[in-house]
Amino acid sequence: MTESSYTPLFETKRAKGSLIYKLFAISRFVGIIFIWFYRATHITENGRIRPVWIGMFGAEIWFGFYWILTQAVRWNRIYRRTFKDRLSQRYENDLPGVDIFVCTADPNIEPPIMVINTVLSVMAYDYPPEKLSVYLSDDAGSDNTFYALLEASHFAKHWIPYCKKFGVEPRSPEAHFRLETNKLEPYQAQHLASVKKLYQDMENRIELAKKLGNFSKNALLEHRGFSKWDTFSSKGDHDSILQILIDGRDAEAKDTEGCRLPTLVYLAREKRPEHFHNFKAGAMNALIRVSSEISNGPIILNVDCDMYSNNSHSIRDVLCFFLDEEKGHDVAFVQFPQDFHNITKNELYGGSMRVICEVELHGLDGYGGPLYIGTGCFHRRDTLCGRKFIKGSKFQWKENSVPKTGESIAELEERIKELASCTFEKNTQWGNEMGLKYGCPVEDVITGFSIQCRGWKSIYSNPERKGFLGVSGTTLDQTLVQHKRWSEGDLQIMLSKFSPIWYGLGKIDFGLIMGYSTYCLWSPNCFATLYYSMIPSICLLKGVSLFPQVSSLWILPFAYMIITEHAYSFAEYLWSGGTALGWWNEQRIWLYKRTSSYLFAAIDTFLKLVGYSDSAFVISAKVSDQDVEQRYEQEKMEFGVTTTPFFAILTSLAMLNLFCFIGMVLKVIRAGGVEFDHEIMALQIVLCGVLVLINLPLYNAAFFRKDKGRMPSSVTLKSVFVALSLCTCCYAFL
Ligand SMILES: *[C@@H]1O[C@H](CO)[C@@H](O)[C@H](O)[C@H]1NC(C)=O
Ligand SMILES: CC(=O)N[C@H]1CO[C@H](CO)[C@@H](O)[C@@H]1O
Repeated sequence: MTESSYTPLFETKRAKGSLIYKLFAISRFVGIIFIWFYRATHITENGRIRPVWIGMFGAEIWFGFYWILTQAVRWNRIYRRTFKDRLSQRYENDLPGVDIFVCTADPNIEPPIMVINTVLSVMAYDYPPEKLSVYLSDDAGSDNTFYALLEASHFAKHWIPYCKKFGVEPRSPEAHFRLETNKLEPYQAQHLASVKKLYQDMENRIELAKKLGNFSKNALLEHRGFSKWDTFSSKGDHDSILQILIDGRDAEAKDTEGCRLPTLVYLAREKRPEHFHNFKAGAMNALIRVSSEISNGPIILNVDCDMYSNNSHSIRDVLCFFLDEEKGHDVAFVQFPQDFHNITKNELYGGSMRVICEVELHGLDGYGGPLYIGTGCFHRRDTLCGRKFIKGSKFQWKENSVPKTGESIAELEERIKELASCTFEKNTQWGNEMGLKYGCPVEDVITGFSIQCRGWKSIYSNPERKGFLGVSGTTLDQTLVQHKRWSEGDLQIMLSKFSPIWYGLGKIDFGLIMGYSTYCLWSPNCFATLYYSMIPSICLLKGVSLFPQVSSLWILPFAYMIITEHAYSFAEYLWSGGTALGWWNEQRIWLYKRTSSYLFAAIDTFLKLVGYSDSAFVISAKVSDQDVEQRYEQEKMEFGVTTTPFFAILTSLAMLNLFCFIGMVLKVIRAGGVEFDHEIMALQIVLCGVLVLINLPLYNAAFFRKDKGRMPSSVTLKSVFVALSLCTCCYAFL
């Protein structure tokens, strides 16, 4: 192709209104400076430093600094659009192979039927089947999951042709059956009925096998695969189990319409108690090696087992980025947002992470690309395996195919099983320079970061119709636990040798370093937030003023910052597609995350630094009975777990603010309004009042609710006691 005829496969646009945003941000920066200046100049009273003010100053310095960091994810937002028709015109016959990795780890939390729905949705991608391979990594080594996958490999022969014939979307059977189907044409309705029947029969067999704990004679006879469980002793102690269920290279592998099928592989890597398994990163690395001997697709898609594909064209979208002749050479991975199909309208737990997906990741894209968030991400195989970026070099997409050896499938399986053994990685660069990195709870983020530090870019692909939909946490506890894990992992990155600051400096854009830092510094936010949500209220009770009085000009920067902060975040939230009540819920969860998840994350990180391996913190199991599900759908907060330390903190804090507020009101009434100076207390009254308002669902759960999701009374009692003692102590000594 000549230079002049080049038409790009994708286009990039800057966000609209970015000049207005920049002016606005500058005005807020000026506001911050004023507040800092006010604190610095008013910190003494009668020549003595006011100790409570030092904390306020510290908190405000932190908030200001953190706000500056968050500008990196807003300043330079960009949006992408792809041209899939051009891709087909130019490359339809030379499309690269794509290997899809689905990871599952526990058949109880991640039911096999959900896993195979995800698998079926990606097997049915609109893509040449002989170039598509799907690998399931089962870290539990569960024969139930294997059996479900075996069933899915049969069902796929009916499902895929059905999807293609009628252009069905989305292609997860369960999601498809959930849709309204009464407007279908009779011809499709008939097909749907028969495919649905097959699905339900399959589901019943899988359920039954799980219940009985054994498999039908047919399945056992038909598939030699089950014999590999003969030596299985436990989830953490077994041989590698590798099974190629559909061999896409085999011309015999055909669906009911006579079309080829994608390759389908089951892998449970070897586990031994004496070898550490490195969680998902270890599973991914085993898959990278095993797949390199089977299909060796130059593109790897990694999805969690609960995230089905909602768009059968996603692979083509992504190839527009990778194959673009001018701008595709430095792209290492393309990340989709993490979206969910079971979000309620007003997102009680802020589960959709709306603003992160619709705003912030676009901002990172403007500085070199989003983080790798561990699911919904397409990688180039070579960059994932450690390749460095060299300017000017062009990648040959076609040279990767695996030579045909003439082995039988059993021989092939036997030969490459070794690649998934515990000892294979000894004395290699796996987990370090190659594959996903080990030793960090958020291995995905650090892996993406180190790829970017080798000179590569990533791209954020967020088309209107979402590419992948997963399941979001449905209780408060799950949400807080998840955020504890994330914020803790991110903080560990910050303190590790791969800190965005010292490792990234000079290797990636400074804006991207700031962007990474906003996430890596989630957890330290807890201190300033805790201070701000306790001390002003206690001082209110005592009558100590911490903010300028209403008639002073100094009130202006405070008022400006408070009003713009909330007006802006409200507008941003609505713009991202949320509801007004959703925003209010988001504010509450913001407070809860900061005062509990982030606090525990910071404490645990500190304990690890000084040598304690782990705090006594226990992660509670995922509860998901019908009651809980129903309350989730009614958007009632779920507090009915006694084992978590989170709620004690949240409740104590809420009670503290309630008591301070009531105490203040009583004082005003008693004094008949004479002694109490509203002028100098105005901001504290507002702050404490808002904290009480935002906690209303919590008071409700503690004092009024009767259902099982209410606050356990032991937690309420303890918290009331703690809050009262805190109030009394502080009142006496402050
Ligand atoms: C998922 O796909 C369907 C159609 O395929 C579409 O109507 C729906 O809006 C998509 N969901 C999301 C959240 O984008
Ligand atoms: C509100 C909502 O859509 N809830 C769904 C979340 O996902 C689970 C599991 O798929 C469903 O059972 C819920 O109905």
